[in-house]
Amino acid sequence: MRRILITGAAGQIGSELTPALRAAFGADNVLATDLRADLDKSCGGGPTAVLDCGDGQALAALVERHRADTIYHLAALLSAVAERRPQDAWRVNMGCLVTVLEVARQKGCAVFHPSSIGAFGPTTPRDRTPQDTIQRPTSMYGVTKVAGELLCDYYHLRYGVDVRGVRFPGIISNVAPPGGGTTDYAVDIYYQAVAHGRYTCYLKPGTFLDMMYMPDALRAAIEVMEADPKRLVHRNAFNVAAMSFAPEDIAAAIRKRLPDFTMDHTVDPVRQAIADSWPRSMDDSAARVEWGWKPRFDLEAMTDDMLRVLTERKRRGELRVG
Ligand code: AKB
Repeated sequence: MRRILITGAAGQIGSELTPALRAAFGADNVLATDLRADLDKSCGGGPTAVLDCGDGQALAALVERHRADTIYHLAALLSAVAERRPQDAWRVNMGCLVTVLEVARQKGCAVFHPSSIGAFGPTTPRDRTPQDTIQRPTSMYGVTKVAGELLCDYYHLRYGVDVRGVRFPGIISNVAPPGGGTTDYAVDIYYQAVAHGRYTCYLKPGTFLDMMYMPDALRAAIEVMEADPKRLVHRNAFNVAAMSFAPEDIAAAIRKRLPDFTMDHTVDPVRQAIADSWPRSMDDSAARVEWGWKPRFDLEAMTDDMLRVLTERKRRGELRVG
């Protein structure tokens, strides 16, 4: 049975991956860590610790105390925040990653590291973006994601650290808000539709991006770590895809279920420029062949589920909308 330490456990992915890993491996085998002290509330039962994962000594001590053999390293700044604070993005996204990889090397841990569609740039083929292709991103987030992918490959090749990962598309969920990404509109739109029946989108019509519903993202993170290493040609930074849509497509899917819903646009030039440099859809055949990746949710199934959950929350008076 794996003994897991998660960094960034209170974030968008962490707050749902923590319970999923606890369900799969046993609550006591999963130590949730984050900078935030209110972690106990956000990730259910099981051990927790406050941790700055850039502090190698503190991380190594927790790995030892918990007898962790696997680190899910989720702490990172997302693309829009990274563009506002590029120096912080380098410090957090790269500084913490190299610290985690060093501790993993010394303590013999496997590592999960999420990369992103942000690892691609304007010169990358934008449709059915291949697994192995041009990566010249123009955002600081993208720079840290490409450098992170390379660093993970290096730690595997040079030191044999079993570091694996996927390139996540925009992730949509109804638990924790994303906070600072370019794809966040696709989460916010559902909350605003249920709360107010309207939404102002910061991306232009026609801006297609790869997206994925959280349950699929959680499975991808767990399945790649459990994959048979003999079948892995790539190991790190697998493209994983589920659906590709533009703002008007998600609005139409919502309008099918909430006919009075309306959307307009006030474009944010920073996030629009980032979105315009990212793939419209990724080719995830390497993940499908090497470890059996297959998404379960498309736009229609995701919209049914998001609106069902958020409508029920609104009925109970528990819908919190920014
Ligand atoms: C972001 O928008 O920054 C993230 C991502 C696609 O990596 N959701």
